[in-house]
Amino acid sequence: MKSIKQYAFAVAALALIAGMQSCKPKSAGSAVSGDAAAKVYVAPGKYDEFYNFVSGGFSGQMSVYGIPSGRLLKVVPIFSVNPENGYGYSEETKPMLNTSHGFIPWDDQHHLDLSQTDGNIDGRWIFANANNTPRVARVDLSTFHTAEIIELPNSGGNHSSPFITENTEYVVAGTRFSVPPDDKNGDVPINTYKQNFKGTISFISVGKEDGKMDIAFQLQCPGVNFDLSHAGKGKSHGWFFFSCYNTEQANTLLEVNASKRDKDFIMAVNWKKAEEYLKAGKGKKQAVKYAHNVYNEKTHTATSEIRTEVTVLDTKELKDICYFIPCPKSPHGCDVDPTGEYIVGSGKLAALIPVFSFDKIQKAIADKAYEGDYDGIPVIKYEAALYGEVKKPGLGPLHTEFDGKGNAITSFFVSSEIVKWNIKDLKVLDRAPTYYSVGHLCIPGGDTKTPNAKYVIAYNKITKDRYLPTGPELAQSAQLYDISGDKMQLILDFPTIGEPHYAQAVAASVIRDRSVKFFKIEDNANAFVSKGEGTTKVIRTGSKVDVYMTAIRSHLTPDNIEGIRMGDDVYFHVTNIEQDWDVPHGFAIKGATTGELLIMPGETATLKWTPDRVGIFPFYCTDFCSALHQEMSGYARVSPAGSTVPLTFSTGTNQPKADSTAAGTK
Ligand code: K7E
Ligand code: CUA
Repeated sequence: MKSIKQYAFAVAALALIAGMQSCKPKSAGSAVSGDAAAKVYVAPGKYDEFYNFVSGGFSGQMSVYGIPSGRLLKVVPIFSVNPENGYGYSEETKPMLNTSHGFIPWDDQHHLDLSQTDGNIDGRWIFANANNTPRVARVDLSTFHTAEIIELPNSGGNHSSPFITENTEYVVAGTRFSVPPDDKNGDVPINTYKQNFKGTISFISVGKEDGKMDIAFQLQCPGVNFDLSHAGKGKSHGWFFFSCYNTEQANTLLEVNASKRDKDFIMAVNWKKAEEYLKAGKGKKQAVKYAHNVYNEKTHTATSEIRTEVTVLDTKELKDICYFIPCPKSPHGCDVDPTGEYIVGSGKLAALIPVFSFDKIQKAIADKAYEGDYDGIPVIKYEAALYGEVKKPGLGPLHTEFDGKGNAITSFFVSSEIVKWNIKDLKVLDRAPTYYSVGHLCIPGGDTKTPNAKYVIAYNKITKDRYLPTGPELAQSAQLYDISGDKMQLILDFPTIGEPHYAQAVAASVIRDRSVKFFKIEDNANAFVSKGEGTTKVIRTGSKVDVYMTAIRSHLTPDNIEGIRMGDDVYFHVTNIEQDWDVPHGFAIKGATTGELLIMPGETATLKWTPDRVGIFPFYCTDFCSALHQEMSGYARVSPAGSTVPLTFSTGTNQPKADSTAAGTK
């Protein structure tokens, strides 16, 4: 009977959610108070106070905004090609998007986590997940370049990722979809989920100085869906917490079949213990295949390597690594407060928010206060781990951030609001509508030991009538609230790229002064660099033509190239020899099926072009770099296969002479 009741509840809850998906808060037209404009106004020429790094969702990129102005500062390509600056199109960056499946031009990017030292943001790197083809990226915040991407074996849907430990010892990634391990025969009936599917969590070590990532070990866990996670901090450093849903282990119609149980789990992981087992040689080497791609700022070139082994710890055999804690109901966000004592599980279908106590979890483990086990992993009694519940907070809790003053702010997707509550007494303090259907929240430093409780930013799923209509597809919306007072106050709407999920923000001073202004030309170790116009050249090797080209205001050297033949592959290796901040040059040639190049001062980038017809092909600089930018151009001549037109190149000297060239065109 109980299960029927539960089922009925699930269906009712789902109907409620389905019916309320675009629910409009009663006060949708609510006015923004008079001083809002002054609060978000950043005068021309003045800097914003915070950097806001925002995940791009289905755009695959990360965007960077200034807060409080909401001004878009940059789009950093990570997992999707970006023809705008040649990422994924230039020969140097193509390897960044290599995987064990080959080159992949797109992914779905949900979560970002800034590197930390002692639980505080250190401004060095930001990590990003790829949800679809499981990968984790590291972006270097001195260049705002994607510096490294590592693929994750034994995973499917890298959603519970990337989350870092308080000294960036590890970047941790849990699989959303459980799947058969990569070294097993995966050709099994889908309905053998319970027997054959496993959930894997990857611990990626991060080099202390250089940030280099490596899969230190993986934990093999029961087959469930890992949704989100956060590391313990302070007293709970050494532990990691994951929200788990589909503990029903359903493989079809998850909206019903994975919503049956009254409680799913938060999984607590003692990763220090896992490290001990690893040291003691308890890990098993497993044959797998995954790509590891690194961008080198000296050569301005990425390399990709396929790796073939990973070490796996079986959490069923190695008893005291994992513990399940019951959590109502299909938990999504899993957030740890600044002290590390409180772990908040946000059940999407729950009518309350449970807050778990780290101390109580430790005591429950010591006392073996278990209600049984789940697939060999002990399940701690709910009450034994629970600190308390926030009653009637709202509908559809998703994510929680902390203000560092003892309060939490939770987003509610269904009731379209953010709600502030006190962690100690679990009382609701304030609520403010969002427009509409809020997902993630961001308080600067909101998942660190020292949040900066000036603002909270809501990232909404639905925009509806907030902006001028732009056809069926509208920009997603971010909303900025001032939380410095008792009442949360909406002060700004700003549109975002792609679909934002998690975002992080940090005081501008932490990032600003690290920023590289240009690359030193003498340090350029690209294999095809031209360090000055005197070293430019065009070299034929069989059907490969390498053009060593320079760009400086306002010409390309060489700018006349003849002797290219049908069947050739032409590589334009363009070095920007400027040594000044903010003077990029671009390069594009008619008919190229790639993108453009956007080359920063001191950098070399390469565009591959395979001419498809005989003729004259203009090329030009695409970035308006000077008053004579329109003059920054040239021509390539393509002759038929077997033509005897000699390979020549020049700038300003007309080589070969006008008469002799005519022969080749007869
Ligand atoms: Cu809530 Cu993919 Cu973090 Cu979106 S997830 S909202
Ligand atoms: Cu260089 Cu325009």
